Amino acid sequence: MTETQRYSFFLGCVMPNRFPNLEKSIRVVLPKLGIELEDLKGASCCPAPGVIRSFSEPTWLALASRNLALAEKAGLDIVTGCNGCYGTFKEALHVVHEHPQRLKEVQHILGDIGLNYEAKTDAKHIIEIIFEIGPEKIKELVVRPLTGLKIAVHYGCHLLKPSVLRPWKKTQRPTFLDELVEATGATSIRYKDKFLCCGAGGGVRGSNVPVSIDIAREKLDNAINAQADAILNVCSFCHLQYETAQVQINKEIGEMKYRLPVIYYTQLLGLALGLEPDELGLNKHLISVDSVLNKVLG
Ligand code: 9S8
Ligand code: 9S8
Ligand code: COM
Repeated sequence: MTETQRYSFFLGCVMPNRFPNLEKSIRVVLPKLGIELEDLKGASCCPAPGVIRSFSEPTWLALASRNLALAEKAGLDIVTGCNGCYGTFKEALHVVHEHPQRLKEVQHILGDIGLNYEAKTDAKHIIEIIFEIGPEKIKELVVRPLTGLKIAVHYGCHLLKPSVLRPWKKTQRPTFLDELVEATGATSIRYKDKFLCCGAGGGVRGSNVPVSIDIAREKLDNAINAQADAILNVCSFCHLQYETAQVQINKEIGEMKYRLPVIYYTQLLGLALGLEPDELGLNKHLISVDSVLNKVLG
């Protein structure tokens, strides 16, 4: 690989508390790509863009800036594996870059707790740094091609929107994540409403569970109807939604109808790089991924 890159790793709330298996997969896979992660000590909730910002935008901005200031102090850019956290940091940086007065206000608040903040840190998603390495380079590193595996890719909202504040090519039909999936040898399949929300974000899951689950069920049905072996995500909250919604629906209907494996990108990539399922936390899913492992490992 080329030279080592170093980032401040921001976990967010959902990954360390609910899905440490996803965190594990990031921690074992990124070093294989020449990316070193340093824990962001003292970090808090990002705070969640769709929820906290709706209640108090200034509180959201101050807290987000505090996390960014901690990374700035460590001299590193921040990287996260959650779309929501990614959205918060990208948008909080934008606010203070565009409005010097807001930066001053935040600096004043952070000054009270002894933190200096210049808003010089950049914020990235793990998918962004993996895509910078490039699908071609990833292909070269694959030792266990996932040939024949059909993947329904779910991008999630905050990874893509608002598109003016995101680094991706401006299009309604992005392909960067599909390219990264196909670099593992798997196939990214077409399915209905691929770019629809999972139904969790923006406070929907927190405030109206039946509606939230209804949206998830529709996405899951679409993936299942397209013969997907698994639904893939890059956001701890989308992951939570797809796994827990299936458990909840099965309970509600009294049968194990929904069993679509839900896989996080670094778990898929790790398999292709030859890592063992246990190292990637694939033995810790709410919905078993054995069908995928049987296909891949034979
Ligand atoms: S932190 Fe607190 S709730 Fe969450 S995981 Fe992602 S968004 Fe940021
Ligand atoms: S989709 Fe709509 S808001 Fe979101 S990014 Fe993650 S959770 Fe699922
Ligand atoms: C979704 C985050 S990833 S939020 O619920 O919209 O804040």
